[in-house]
Amino acid sequence: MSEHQAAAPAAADPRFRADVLAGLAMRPRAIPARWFYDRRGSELFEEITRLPEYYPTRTETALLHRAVPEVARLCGPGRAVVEFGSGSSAKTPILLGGIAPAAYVPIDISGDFLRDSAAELQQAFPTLPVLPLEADFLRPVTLPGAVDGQPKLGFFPGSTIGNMEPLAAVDLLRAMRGSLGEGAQLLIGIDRVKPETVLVPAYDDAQGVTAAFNCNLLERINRELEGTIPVAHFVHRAVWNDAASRIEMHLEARRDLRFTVAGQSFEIGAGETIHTENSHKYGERGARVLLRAGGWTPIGEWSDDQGWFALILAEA
Ligand code: AVI
Repeated sequence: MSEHQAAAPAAADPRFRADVLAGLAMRPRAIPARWFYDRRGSELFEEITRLPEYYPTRTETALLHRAVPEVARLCGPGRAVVEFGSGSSAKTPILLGGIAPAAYVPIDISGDFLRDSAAELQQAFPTLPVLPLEADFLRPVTLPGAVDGQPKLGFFPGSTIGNMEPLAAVDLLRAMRGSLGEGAQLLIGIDRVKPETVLVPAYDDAQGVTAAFNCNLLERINRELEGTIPVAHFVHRAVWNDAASRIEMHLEARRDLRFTVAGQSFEIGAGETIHTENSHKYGERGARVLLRAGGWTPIGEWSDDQGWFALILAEA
């Protein structure tokens, strides 16, 4: 490419276009959080996980180190570990190294991340069959034939379940149960309710990384959907909604604004917001009820000394 030629914009996913146009037209305005994770958004999320204020990742990682011998005892050897998400984190090797699995199946909708992280895992565990599956795990999936007959251990760390409304979370847990089959177990990370003084900074850090992560959604819209959103006129907001037991992230317009996306015009008034994410937090009992509603019976539970995060092992 000559240096005068602009790079072609990435081909927009039609589902992204549809979600953004519908989300900007509805009231209150809301865009699903799944669209945060383009390459830049995924990099920013990795940065978030290392922030001093963002306690979930380091708390869950420490918990996993502590829990894995007992998880190994409760689930026995020879299970196929099925991870919902690409497994790019440091947590997967802790589990795989501790439980003598028969195979590892990471499932992710993004083929690129999936292949990269599967290749990394394969290097770390050269004799373990690693069978990446490109699929939307929000729906029941058909696992690779090579793991037929092996009992499954689902792995869903990071409290990603918290990004779903409780009803959708129950549907997902049921879909996982369907995908994993008879005799399956599930190891899931769930973030707990805690003081607002801890929760809000975790989603509104001093360095502004979470703000950049939130604003990247608008930049992605501009990049991929020919948007003219004046990103600098939006501010990141993280608020605790006690009634719904969740942190909400919003992008608030600082003044009256007009812009276009994919040829359509939109207006937003000063102080109005676009709701971009929910991160639900569960109490001890609430987490167990959620799992039971999703068809899973808890058989083991680990939490840190402050009770900030829980790892739960459940069986179908
Ligand atoms: C991926 N998910 C569990 C994160 C969370 O904590 O809800 C996403 C996130 N949003 C802002 N910070 C982190």
